[in-house]
Amino acid sequence: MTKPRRILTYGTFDLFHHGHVRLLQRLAALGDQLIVGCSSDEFNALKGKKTVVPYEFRAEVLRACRYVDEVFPEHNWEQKRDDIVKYKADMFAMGGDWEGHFDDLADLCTVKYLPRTEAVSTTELKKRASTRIK
Ligand code: C2G
Repeated sequence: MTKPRRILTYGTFDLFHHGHVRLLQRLAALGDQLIVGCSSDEFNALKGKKTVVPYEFRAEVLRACRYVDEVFPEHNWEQKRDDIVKYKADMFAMGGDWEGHFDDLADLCTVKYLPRTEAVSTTELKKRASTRIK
């Protein structure tokens, strides 16, 4: 019996959209369990991101996603190495906009970047929503 392949990823997942879904779907297909570090509101402020949806509801939506097995808060840039050990991750994976950013983790587990889904982003959704709601 081979041990379950545990995949670890991180993100804000604000205004959850099909680009997020397709990433999580592809990640889930790479292993048996998908664990997601969801950026806290405080960490997003550090990232310079103003989220629409608070952490607790972004985490709730992720937990309701059929592809996700576990969700925990991402508080800072530095916790990934500890998380890989803590969650026994076999693979760390992100969308392609992060290509190369986390290669330093390759001594702990496989590191993979998957192509982003084109033509959708939280920023774009915010813009479209603001022009539609007068
Ligand atoms: N993503 C995607 N396609 C899109 C939009 C996002 O594949 N059209 C992917 C991103 O590449 C990322 C994940 O979905 O892997 C989550 O995206 P964000 O919520 O924007 O996360 P981000 O702010 O990039 O946070 O420590 C890492 C950071 O927490 C990543």
